[in-house]
Amino acid sequence: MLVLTLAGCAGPAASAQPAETTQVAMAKSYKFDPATIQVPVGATVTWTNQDNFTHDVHLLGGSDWRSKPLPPGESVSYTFAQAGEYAYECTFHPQNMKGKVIVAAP
Ligand SMILES: [Cu+2]
Repeated sequence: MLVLTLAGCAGPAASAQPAETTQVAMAKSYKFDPATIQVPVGATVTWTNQDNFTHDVHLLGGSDWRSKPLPPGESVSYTFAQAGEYAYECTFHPQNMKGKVIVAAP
């Protein structure tokens, strides 16, 4: 599915603006979409694998949480209880698949 949340097709620079959503797709091919999101403290973020390959979510630093490998069609959720910036990547494709969750204080 295409998501038309931004005006026009701004290209890669569009990822600089965090999207206010709790839903992240592992989109075709090998990417998190949107790559950078912003959520309030306590929000549960869900990643859904819409790609044809197995991916996961590995939070870097701090918690070091890592999801199980997600085959195509599966999803996983994580609740962010503390404010901060959480960079993450896919364990299998860290060169291509990076993302960030910005958890905003109330
Ligand atoms: Cu991957």
